[in-house]
Formats: sequence, structure tokens, C-alpha cells
Amino acid sequence: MGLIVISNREPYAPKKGEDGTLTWTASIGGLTAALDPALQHAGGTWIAWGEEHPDVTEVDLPQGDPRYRLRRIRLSESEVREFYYGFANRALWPMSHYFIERAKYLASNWRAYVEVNRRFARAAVESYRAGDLIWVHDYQLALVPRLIREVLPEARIGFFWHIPWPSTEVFRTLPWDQEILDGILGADLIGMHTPEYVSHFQSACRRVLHAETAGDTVSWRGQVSRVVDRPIGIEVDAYEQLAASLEVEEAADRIRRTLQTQILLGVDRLDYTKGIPERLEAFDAFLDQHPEARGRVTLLQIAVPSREQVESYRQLRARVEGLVGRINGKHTESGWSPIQYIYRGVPREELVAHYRAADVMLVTPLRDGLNLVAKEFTACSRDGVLVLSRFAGAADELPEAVQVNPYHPSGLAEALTRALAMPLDEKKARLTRLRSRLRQSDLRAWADGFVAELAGA
Ligand code: ADQ
Repeated sequence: MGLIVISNREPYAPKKGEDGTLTWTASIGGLTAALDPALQHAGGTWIAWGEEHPDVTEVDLPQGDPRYRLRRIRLSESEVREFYYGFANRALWPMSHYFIERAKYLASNWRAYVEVNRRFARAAVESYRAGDLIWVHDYQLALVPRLIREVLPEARIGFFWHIPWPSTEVFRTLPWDQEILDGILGADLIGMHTPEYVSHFQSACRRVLHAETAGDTVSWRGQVSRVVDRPIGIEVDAYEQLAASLEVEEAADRIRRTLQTQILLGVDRLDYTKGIPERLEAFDAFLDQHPEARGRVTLLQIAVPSREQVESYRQLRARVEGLVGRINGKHTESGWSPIQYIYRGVPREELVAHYRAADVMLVTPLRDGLNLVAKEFTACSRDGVLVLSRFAGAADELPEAVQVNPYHPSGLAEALTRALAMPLDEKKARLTRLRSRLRQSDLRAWADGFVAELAGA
């Protein structure tokens, strides 16, 4: 029994060396970390969009010690525009995060989405051997379970939706609401991050499709699917060990010595769902209210460039850079600037050194499926405080974080004050409890557990 994983992003990306050969390096991100070991163990196929060097359609991975095959789907330029930047990231992404005023529902984008989903499903059907388990990932590929089911009625198909599932009143704004639900319900086992997303999904099944739901099941077109909350975890041991290593401790010391202040940290993809401008404005308000904090606190914001082809992401970048400039211009004194802004992806060691150096981690999305940064910080920090938005899926699992409403600037500023002044024993006690919760949902356990449930489906 092999495993077929289907996701938009590929687990390894190719780079051409000077001698013309391709080197495949593991992509950064939770999905590769979780599923690469599972697939190496089970053997099988990973199907994903081959973004760079699309002429290579198949490769055995990992290079040098191959355990499974990567099948790469080729997308034309217009498909990347209409399927990926279009329907996935300008319709499904904003709608699912409650930003319906940003959603663009274009029929041409929908047609490209259907066509690309068909191509992924065809590749899965071609790779399938009787008894294989198929695990489809995320909002880019919601039609794939049904498209596979139509050809392989006996196959065991799992699906994981990594972003929020919104309230039905929001979901119903999507002109293709029935098609998306029907697509996902081709799966036997459907996973989401929180019980609330599961309940919204079931409500949409009832309201939009008039499907029947009972317990954790949905009955539709003669098939019963289970819908379960299975929040993704992180590699807890790997983060803990890295954070305690000599190199990282030294790097964290360097960060603290350079800044010579208490450190507030933000780490996000530059996305309008992450609440970065709201966070900066709350910090501005905090500095207005606490003149004594001047020269004593720095906000370090690390933002990874993201979806720069989409206009609203370019606008967000300009807005964030404008705010950083305005706030620094207003408060800077000789030898101290309140905000340090890094606009790039950083290597994992550097990221962990920042987690280790931070006094307060600000994870304040306006809406987030789960948020891995909150968990990574929790695994790495020695005595820091996690400030966490109540609209991040991870808030359910991390009740000892200082929970905030990111829409309320003065509430956020107040939480900063509380976090910065928290006594050491309280900080340690909260972290200890949070850490033990992390251990209950390690990344490998998440992937292995889902595959095992699917095998029993
Ligand atoms: P994302 O929206 O990408 O994921 P998140 O869960 O926070 O959000 O994961 C971001 C990842 O990127 C983290 O592992 C983090 O370490 C890394 N990262 C962030 N900034 C970085 C930087 N400057 N340099 C290097 N690495 C950086 C989607 C959903 C989430 C859900 C995940 C997993 O939107 O809600 O938690 O999938 O299901």
C-alpha cells in the first residue's frame, strides 16, 4: 500500500548548477516537513506544480537515496495567473478569511481552476495502484477528491483544508459554493484545524447542498464522509534542540546585545490576513501612552515576501513600509529606533535565534487557519510571552497565551504592556503548560495519525 500526496507546492525545488545538473532541495514549510518522512516511509508519489524547470515532469526523491516519485504538473503562464493568483488567491483565500470585499469572483478564473484541478486528478489516477491511499491538500485543489472519485469509486481519499472554513453566510457569497463542497465531499476523510471550521463546513453542506449530517459525518450522493478537526503540529524536538544549541544561543545573544532593549517580535508572510498594519498601529499607540518605554522596547518585524503578483499584496507592502517609516520618524531618538523591519525569508537557524531572543512574540492575525509561528515560538522560547489573536486557529490549543482581539488597537496596546511586565515565574509557568500541549500534537503524529485514520476509513 503506497501513499499519493497531492499539493500545489512541491516538497523539493530544483536548482541548476554550473555543470547543468539539477539539485533538489527541500522546500521550507510545514507540509514538506510533515509529509516527506511519511512518504519516504510508505513509498509512493507526490503530485505538485513544477514551478521551476517545468520540462522535468518526474523525478525520484530524495536525490541520492530515492524513496518516492515526484510527478510535476505543468501550468501555463495564464493558468498560473488565473488558477493560482486568480481563483485560489483572489477568490477562495480572501473569502475563507472573511475578506469578502477583496474577493474577485471571475468565471474565467473559475474555468482555469477546474481545468488545473482536472490535470492534478488525472495524474493521481495514472499513479494509483489498488490499495493506495490518496491525500489531497488545501484550497487550491478542492475539486480533486470528487474528480478522482468519479474514476476510482473504491479509492480511499483524504483531504485537508489548511485555512479557515468561514461561516456559511460568508461561504455562500461564492458563486461556485455547491461545486466546491461537492468536490471536497469526494473524500472519505476531511480534516480541518478546529472544531469550529468543521461545524461551519457541515452547516454549509446542509444549507447549500441540503446534505445530511450526523455526528462527524456528511452523507452526500450515496457516500458518507467524515469531517474531523486535526490541527497540524510542528517538529517540537527539532525546534527545541535547535533553540538550545550553542550557535543559536550565541546568535540570540548577538540580537539582544545589538538592540539593548526588550524585544517584541513579529514573523509573518506579508499577507493582509496577518494583521501587520494593525500591530504596528497598536505599537505606535503603546509608545504614545508609555513615554517611559522609549529607548527600552524595539519591535522587530520579519516579513516574508508573498504573492507579489497580486495588487492587494503590493499595496499592503507599501502600507506597511509607510507605517514603519511614519512610526520610526515620529518616535526615533538618538541611538534608538522603535521598529526594525526585515523584508525577506530568513534561514531557520536565524528565525529560531529571533524566537529565542524575543521577550514577547506578537502573533496577531485578523484571521488565520492555524498559525505555525505561534507553535514554533512556544517550542523555542526560554521565558518569552506569546500574545495570540483569538482569530488564529491555534488559539483553541494555546489557552495560556495572552489572547487578544487584533481589531481593537487599545486592547492590543494594553496586552503589550501586560506581556512586557509579566513576572518571570508566571512567564515560565505559562510556557511550561503551552509546551506540554505542543507535545500532544507533534507534526509527525499529525501526518501519521491522519494517514492511519484514512487507512481505516
Ligand atoms: P501560512 O499562512 O503560510 O500557512 P503559518 O502557519 O504561520 O502561515 O506558517 C508560516 C511558515 O513560514 C512558518 O513555518 C514560519 O516559520 C515560516 N516563516 C514565516 N516568516 C518567515 C521568514 N521571514 N523567514 C522564513 N520563514 C518564515 C497556511 C495557513 C496557516 C496554517 C498553515 C499550516 O494560512 O493558518 O497554519 O498553512 O496548515
